[in-house]
Amino acid sequence: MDNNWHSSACILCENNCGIKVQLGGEQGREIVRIRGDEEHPASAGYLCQKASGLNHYQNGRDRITTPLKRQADGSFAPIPWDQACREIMDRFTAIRDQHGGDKIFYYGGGGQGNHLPGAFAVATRAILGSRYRSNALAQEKTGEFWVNAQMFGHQVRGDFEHCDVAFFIGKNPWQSHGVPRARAFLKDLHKDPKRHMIVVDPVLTETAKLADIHLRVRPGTDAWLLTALVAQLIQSGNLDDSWLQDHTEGLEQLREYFLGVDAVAYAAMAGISETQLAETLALLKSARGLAVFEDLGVQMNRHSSLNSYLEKLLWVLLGHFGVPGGQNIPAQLQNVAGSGRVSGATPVTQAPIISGLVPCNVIAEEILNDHPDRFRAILIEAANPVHSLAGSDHFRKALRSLDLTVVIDIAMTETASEADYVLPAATQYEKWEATFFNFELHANYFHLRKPLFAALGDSLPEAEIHARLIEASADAPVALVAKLKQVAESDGPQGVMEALLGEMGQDSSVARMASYLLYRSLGPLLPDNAREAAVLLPLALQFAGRESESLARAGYAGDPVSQALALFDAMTKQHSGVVFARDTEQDSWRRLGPDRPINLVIPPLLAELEGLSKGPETMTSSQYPFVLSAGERRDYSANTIYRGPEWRRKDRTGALRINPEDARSLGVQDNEQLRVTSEAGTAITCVQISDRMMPGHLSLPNGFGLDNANGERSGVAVNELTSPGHRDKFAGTPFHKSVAVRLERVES
Ligand SMILES: Nc1nc2c(c(=O)[nH]1)N[C@H]1C(S)=C(S)[C@@H](COP(=O)(O)OP(=O)(O)OC[C@H]3O[C@@H](n4cnc5c(=O)[nH]c(N)nc54)[C@H](O)[C@@H]3O)O[C@H]1N2
Ligand SMILES: Nc1nc2c(c(=O)[nH]1)N[C@H]1C(S)=C(S)[C@@H](COP(=O)(O)OP(=O)(O)OC[C@H]3O[C@@H](n4cnc5c(=O)[nH]c(N)nc54)[C@H](O)[C@@H]3O)O[C@H]1N2
Ligand code: SF4
Ligand SMILES: [Mo]
Repeated sequence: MDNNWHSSACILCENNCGIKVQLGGEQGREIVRIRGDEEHPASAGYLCQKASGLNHYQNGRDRITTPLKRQADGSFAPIPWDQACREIMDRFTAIRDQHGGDKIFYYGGGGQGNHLPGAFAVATRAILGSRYRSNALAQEKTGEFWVNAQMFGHQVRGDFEHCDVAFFIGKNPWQSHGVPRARAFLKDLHKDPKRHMIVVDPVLTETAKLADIHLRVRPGTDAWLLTALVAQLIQSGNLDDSWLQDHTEGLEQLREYFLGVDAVAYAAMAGISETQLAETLALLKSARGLAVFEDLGVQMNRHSSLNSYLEKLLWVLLGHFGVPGGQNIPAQLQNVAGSGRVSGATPVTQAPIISGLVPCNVIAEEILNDHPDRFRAILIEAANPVHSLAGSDHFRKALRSLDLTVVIDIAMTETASEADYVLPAATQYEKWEATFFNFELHANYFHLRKPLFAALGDSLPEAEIHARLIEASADAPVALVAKLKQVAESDGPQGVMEALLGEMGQDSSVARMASYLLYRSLGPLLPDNAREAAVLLPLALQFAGRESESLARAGYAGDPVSQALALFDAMTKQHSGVVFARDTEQDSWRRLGPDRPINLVIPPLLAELEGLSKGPETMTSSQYPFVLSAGERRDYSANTIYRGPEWRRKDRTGALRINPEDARSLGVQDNEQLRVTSEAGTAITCVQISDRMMPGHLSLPNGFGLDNANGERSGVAVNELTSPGHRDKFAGTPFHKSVAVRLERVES
């Protein structure tokens, strides 16, 4: 490529904007310049300020380059790969044989930029008989998934590009994105007199400042506001009854729950006036296309599953499903959200498993007990749960009590440093990688990124790590690999898929090994040595089987098998991403099912709704008088993907934001320090006085407080302050956005 510019993507949030990078520096191993990739189907050249630091990820601190084994004295020693794989598999299989493979838990599998590790781990877990798993989705989105499954049978997505009213609830897209080109989008929306925005957030965020209506709800009381909106709407009596009759079921039953609600009183309990309630409803009713995005402000808060339900009732009652600018069901290459259904309960705490994921807030509890069915070993990959899950201390204790902890990461993280073995992964710019965050309706795209660098030291792509783990066990399907390899060499991708399907027909357990089998057989034959891409072939085939028409409109002609082969070929060769589905709103209706009405009634959530009449629960006490929003997205926060603070141009340690009145009563000035204490822990933080915050409300950013090699920390690790017991009663999602704390001056 000219001047050493290469195509890739930013890996810091779900948008995965296309980037062009110029490589240079020592041995060409640095990302020296970054610009937006104009050819990328969704981002079209857009980047936010965070992407310019990506070299801090690629060449970040704490990188590990060789397998590590914990020694008797607690330190780590480097060991060769074959020893690491053999010892790990010996210990895992011993646990499997003695206690059952279902005692081997799997956590992670991908983050904001990497979803392939999880696919390869399926094969390793099949060998081990590992049944239970989880990842970060089970601490934010499972409540919403569960609600969507019951209402639509699918996940839905707002069409912000075509909406005339955008509605953000507990979401600050100026900082967090989530809609393509978020800042440009918000600015355009703000300027356009025909389009409007409503924001529900206790904080005067950058997004709220651009809104037509900012509902500055009291922290943790969204359920009352949303109930008031739905009730007012139902009571106003001017719903489109014929649309609702045709497309929904349960309206009459639903009415019963809302007719008796005093909407004005409920809104008041959330801190919202009668006038604001009326203005909001008027704007919502006037919308031609109402696109809604609820996020962590409500999903990590009191009544989170109920909030998801109420939010969806609101726009369904207004008829915004399957219309331009409303909610739609996009085509899915791979469904990251899973089914949204409950598939049983966890072995010890009996928590519901939604979308196949154990609620993150119960994992430590599932381990720290003497129940015979407790988890006894864990494999953690591409995640930092000691830092990211509620109650870091508790989680650390749980890991220490296990018979075996193995972590696959690029860096020595807070989680890796608790492990028995740490396996070094190549970074996302040193291997083929991709995500399945593909949620656009009209032109949905997938982006397989080509490696920019060779893997550092002895680090390896996860595909290779899993292959080596499998091959270190006595159960590796050696003969089948050899057979498929021969087929791949003689008959190419189509031949190998046919052979694999034949094998699956005879032995259903082969399906779970598919990623590994394809990686070893077809992988080496792919152009540019794109071995990790072999796993995309069955996805392309399944997709073509389900969505042949969408694929045809995206330019892939022929029968489903030829379409799939052409798509697979394009995915591996087009390095700025490919459009794999072109749809209209009609496709949302088709996916919903022609005779399937939208279900309006979720009995357990309606029962919870009745409990709201008592008014919001008191969250604070004289001991803990403030409500802390623990984990805000800011200009320079990016989960824990960047480990060092050097990339931050401001707010290096992540200040505690506090209202001027509260600062005055505590006698604290900007940049001074305060001690923040919750029932779970305590931390020292510097202060930023800001009228963004309402009195009594505090915020600390997400992703700070990482430890460097000397054990020094920059900023507060928020989950030292959170407790796993504070969680939603249905989905088990945490209440991170309303943690009761007290503040004390630090005497220097
Ligand atoms: N800059 C940056 N961007 C990111 C990330 C990052 O770390 N940094 N992480 C990515 C990830 S993993 C995710 S999941 C998304 C999350 O994206 P968001 O959900 O948008 O992020 P947050 O800032 O955590 O929370 C959103 C808002 O909830 C508000 N809030 C707090 N309490 C309440 C309440 O009681 N009610 C309401 N209605 N709102 C409340 C906060 O004030 C905040 O403005 O961001 C992604 N993008
Ligand atoms: N209190 C509080 N806690 C929160 C939140 C909050 O708002 N408040 N937000 C939560 C949310 S929404 C999320 S999504 C989670 C995120 O938390 P996690 O899912 O734990 O993930 P990340 O912080 O994104 O860290 C990803 C890990 O992957 C590693 N990594 C990066 N690239 C690779 C790779 O190619 N291979 C491998 N194997 N590893 C790699 C990084 O070094 C890092 O350890 O945090 C959550 N925690
Ligand atoms: S919006 Fe910003 S952080 Fe997210 S992918 Fe794009 S450039 Fe990266
Ligand atoms: Mo997230």
